Amino acid sequence: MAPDVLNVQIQWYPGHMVTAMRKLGERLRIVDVLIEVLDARVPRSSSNPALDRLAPHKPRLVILGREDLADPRATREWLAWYRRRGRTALAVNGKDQGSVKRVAAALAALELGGGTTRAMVVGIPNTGKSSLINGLLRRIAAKAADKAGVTRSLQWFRVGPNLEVMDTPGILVPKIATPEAQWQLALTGALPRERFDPEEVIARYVGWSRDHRPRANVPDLETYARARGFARRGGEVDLHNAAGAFIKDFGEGKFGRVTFEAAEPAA
Ligand SMILES: Nc1nc2c(ncn2[C@@H]2O[C@H](COP(=O)(O)OP(=O)(O)OP(=O)(O)O)[C@@H](O)[C@H]2O)c(=O)[nH]1
Ligand SMILES: [Mg+2]
Repeated sequence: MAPDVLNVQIQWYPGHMVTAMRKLGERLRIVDVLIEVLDARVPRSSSNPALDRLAPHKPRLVILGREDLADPRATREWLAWYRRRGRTALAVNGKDQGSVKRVAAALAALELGGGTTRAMVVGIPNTGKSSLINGLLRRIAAKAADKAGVTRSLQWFRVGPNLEVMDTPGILVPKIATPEAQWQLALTGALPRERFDPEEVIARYVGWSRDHRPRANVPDLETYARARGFARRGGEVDLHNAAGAFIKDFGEGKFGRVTFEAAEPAA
């Protein structure tokens, strides 16, 4: 059984996030709408309540990003959950042009008034904010990579005559509330690899899978390591390198589509 608490707390709130949050607050005034990019696998822990405090009345389009990696049924339930709260939400695969196109359409449907719409793309690190902007632009303009903390500054991009979007750095909450949210955010890529112990995060994920998705047959790290040729001479396995490969495989959906957090059912 996995322990109830992680051996080491997983937190990441470096100075650049403090600065980015301040700048984001300063620019909000000139922004018409927020595009909040969440991770569809962890919609709750990938949201940042600071946004509600900073911009409670700003129109908002919620994007459940990486929908290609999430459980489709859970995603439908999350979309309904947002709809019940009067919020426009859309599940998007940022790597798919057809999927990204729907974002522009959803923005137009918000009817924010005439003239140029200024949209600010916000979210925790590595959810696909810059990729989404590149998809809207249909070219690579914003730097994007499979690593948390790539975007470091606020930058405007003109998408068309009537739309400008601002890319912003990923910002986490100062303190990730629960051990579950900590390992799930680490596993889904919101924290840089050096900020957590991958073996511990994998152990938590394997335990969770046994309890919640037994048929997915997610191997434990040792089994995975042996099957994938991480055995060293003398029968020892190289768990350290295996853990890196395991997390990469998870990020590519090799263990199946999964959503860790369920939307509360309709009352
Ligand atoms: N599978 C999948 N991968 C995605 C999706 N959207 C983006 N990615 C990948 O996720 C990685 C991170 O994308 P970015 O666009 O750099 O994320 P970001 O939110 O701008 O990250 P920061 O600037 O670090 O906050 C890249 O490798 C993208 O190719 C998606 O919908 N599905
Ligand atoms: Mg970025």
